[in-house]
Amino acid sequence: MDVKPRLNPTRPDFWRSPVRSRWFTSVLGLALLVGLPLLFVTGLLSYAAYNPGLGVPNDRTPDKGILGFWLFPWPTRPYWLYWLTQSIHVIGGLTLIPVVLAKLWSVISRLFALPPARSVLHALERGSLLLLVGSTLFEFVTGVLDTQLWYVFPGSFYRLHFYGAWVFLAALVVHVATRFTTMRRGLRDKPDTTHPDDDLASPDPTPATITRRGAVALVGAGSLTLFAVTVGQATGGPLRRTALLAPRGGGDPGPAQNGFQVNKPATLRGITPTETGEHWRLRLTGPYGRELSLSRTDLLALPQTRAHLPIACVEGWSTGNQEWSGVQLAALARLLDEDPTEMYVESLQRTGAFRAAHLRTNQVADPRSLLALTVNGTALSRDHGYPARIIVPNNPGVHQTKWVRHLTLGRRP
Ligand SMILES: Nc1nc2c(c(=O)[nH]1)N[C@H]1C(S)=C(S)[C@@H](COP(=O)(O)O)O[C@H]1N2
Ligand SMILES: [Mo]
Repeated sequence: MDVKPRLNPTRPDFWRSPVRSRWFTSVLGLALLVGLPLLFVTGLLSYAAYNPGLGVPNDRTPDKGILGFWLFPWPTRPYWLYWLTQSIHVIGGLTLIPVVLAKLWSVISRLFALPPARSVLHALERGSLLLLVGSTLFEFVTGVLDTQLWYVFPGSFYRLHFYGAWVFLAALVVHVATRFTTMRRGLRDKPDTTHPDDDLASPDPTPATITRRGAVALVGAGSLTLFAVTVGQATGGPLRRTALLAPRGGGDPGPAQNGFQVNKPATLRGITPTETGEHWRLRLTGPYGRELSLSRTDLLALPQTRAHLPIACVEGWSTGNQEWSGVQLAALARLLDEDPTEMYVESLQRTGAFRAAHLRTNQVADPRSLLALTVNGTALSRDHGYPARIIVPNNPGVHQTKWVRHLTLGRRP
């Protein structure tokens, strides 16, 4: 059967945009060569911030094996480190979307090129490209779904995104090793003349409606726009209103002292007014079965400490600094005659992912680590964790447990 040449995508002359060229692909490739490793590294840092070494429930990928070789104890200072790395990860990721799409578009003819493989080496190289494209799309799609709060994953987001990242890294290393010199050659090409050995350029281009530089500028403008309408979710404060595309940006999160973003309100988590009411008690358990039961009044009678700290969520948004006050976690340990040690925190919440977490010794020992009772000079609202919540500097939001019911010194019993 005779296929009309122009309708056959395996033929180079099917692809006719005059924008495609080695220069165009190389410029986008260079941007991704800087940007994607930054996303990978900040992703690993975000993962370390969970202190998975403390075991379940902190460890979200218990079967990671040697892929956890890089883990290290997550520090409590600077208090804004997690805020910074996670903002770079999420907002940087959103900003790179137009570049990734343009880069894939610029090399799409390669996907259809025949024969599928000229040699074993060529077959391996094409296979690694499929892994690279597949894992890149996978990481971007799962990341965007998670930060937009569409939890539609078959299994844990953390696992999928974590393993996907390692597949991506392996494929990226192969890709850079095989294409780096081509990219450098491409960057030296003149943007608007097509080099004779440029096999990304169309052999039969349509007349240009935009220059290649113009096309790069268009992609850059798309990236800047995405950055501009999402960065406000990370800064918090008045800029938050400019974060039109962020689920925790935009509108007003509520009035007065408790007027900053809420993740998972009390009713959504099944917290009832009865259990947070006057009969609420904090259970504090130490070694050898020692135990204390403290009412909110008892806790307010202990020395109160203030700390200006943000909540920084894995989804890339932050509340900005708030003024929390409450009892130091270290002071609670000392009530049981113990030095600061690891602590297992449990919420009133009965189901759902983040109702419990381990804190590391350095977190419990930090003088700014609190069982917070008030924020900005007033009692916590129910949605912000009344009667008491955890606030630890440089701790990912998911471990700033709300509606605390039980603190156990040491690991999960
Ligand atoms: N018990 C409990 N605590 C929780 C959560 C939760 O779902 N349940 N969400 C966590 C997450 S993901 C974040 S980002 C912070 C948000 O705190 P905020 O709602 O006061 O801003 O609370 C954390 N504490
Ligand atoms: Mo979060």
